[in-house]
Amino acid sequence: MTVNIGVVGTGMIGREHIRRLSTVISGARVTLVTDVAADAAQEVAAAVGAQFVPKAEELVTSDQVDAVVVTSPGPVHPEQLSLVIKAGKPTLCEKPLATTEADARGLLDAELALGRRVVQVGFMRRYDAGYRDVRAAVAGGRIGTPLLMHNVHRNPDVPAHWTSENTINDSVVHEVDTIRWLLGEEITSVQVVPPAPHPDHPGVQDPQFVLFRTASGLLATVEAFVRAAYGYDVRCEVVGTEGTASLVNPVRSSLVSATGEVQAVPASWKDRFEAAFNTEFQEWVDGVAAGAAPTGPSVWDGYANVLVAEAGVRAIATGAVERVDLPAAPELYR
Ligand code: NAD
Ligand code: ISE
Repeated sequence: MTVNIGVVGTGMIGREHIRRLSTVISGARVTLVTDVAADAAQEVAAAVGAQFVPKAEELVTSDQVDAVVVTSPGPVHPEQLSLVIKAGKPTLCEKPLATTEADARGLLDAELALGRRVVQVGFMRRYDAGYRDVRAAVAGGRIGTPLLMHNVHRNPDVPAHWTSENTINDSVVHEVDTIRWLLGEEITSVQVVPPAPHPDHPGVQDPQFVLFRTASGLLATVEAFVRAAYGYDVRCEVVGTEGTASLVNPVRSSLVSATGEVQAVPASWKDRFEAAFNTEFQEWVDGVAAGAAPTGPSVWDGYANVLVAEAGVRAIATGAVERVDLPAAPELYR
């Protein structure tokens, strides 16, 4: 079976995923696309033999669409995800699920009322081979009892309008998901400690040092640095009583000469996580084709991640340890 896919949002990552679905993933084709920027979206559609439709509602309810990919900006995800939940169509939505706790709660309630999982949220690090190895080592007891987790998340650069809050909501939210998934525990508090300000961007807290506590008291740290200049550098290490499990960044080649050894650093999340995105999409498409419920990050995960990110944004303002009061996960997501 070929899964017919409608894509909502044909901006930067929307185009990436349309390319992926059209040239890398088997068993899928993009049939409809929509975007408020109609002209550009029409070009994107024509390039892959898809059709443009002006409204998300038309796309979601079309019989030419078996499943939906949402790649619009976070604040419009709730409006569009309400449509897919109403239509009961399998959907892979880029992170974040929503940008406010109230919107995320509304989506959680809507999916609970439907009574089955429809939406998967695009936290693609769960599909990265390195992160999967670290998780398996921890779960398999190979580092003994986990005690703490260190993370580094460096971007080469961000747009001029970037704020300190963006660093939490757009970047650190990946670690929020990874910490919860990898340690298998919910986050109960967050604190943001600003190092010395970046000399060229004193108005933004960059880097930020973020400290999370989990339900059993584990500590997880994140150095988030969005103007690291030299490249895209993501690291993770879990320290246990009998060893440590670390992410080894994929190395494509290295150059050894009299002056030393040089290894290329990925330029962006696109190349660092290309393989993870491909696995994420292939597993999702295969599941849709088989009529199976999604197994990836759920609306519950999206909701929990928004709640933690909101506490992180409060922590930037207060400098204090902000509590996260997450209710128990509903049965559907356990
Ligand atoms: P973008 O601004 O490049 O693209 C968004 C597109 O959505 C634009 O073409 C815009 O016109 C369109 N759009 C806006 N409102 C719309 C609406 N109401 N209906 C239909 N289309 C609408 O943004 P982007 O960088 O592609 O990011 C999109 C999403 O992907 C964000 O949620 C972002 O957080 C996420 N993202 C994830 C990763 C990752 O590593 N997983 C990386 C980048 C972006
Ligand atoms: C971007 O939106 C992503 O999701 C990337 O994975 C992340 O590294 C970057 O910081 C975000 O801006």
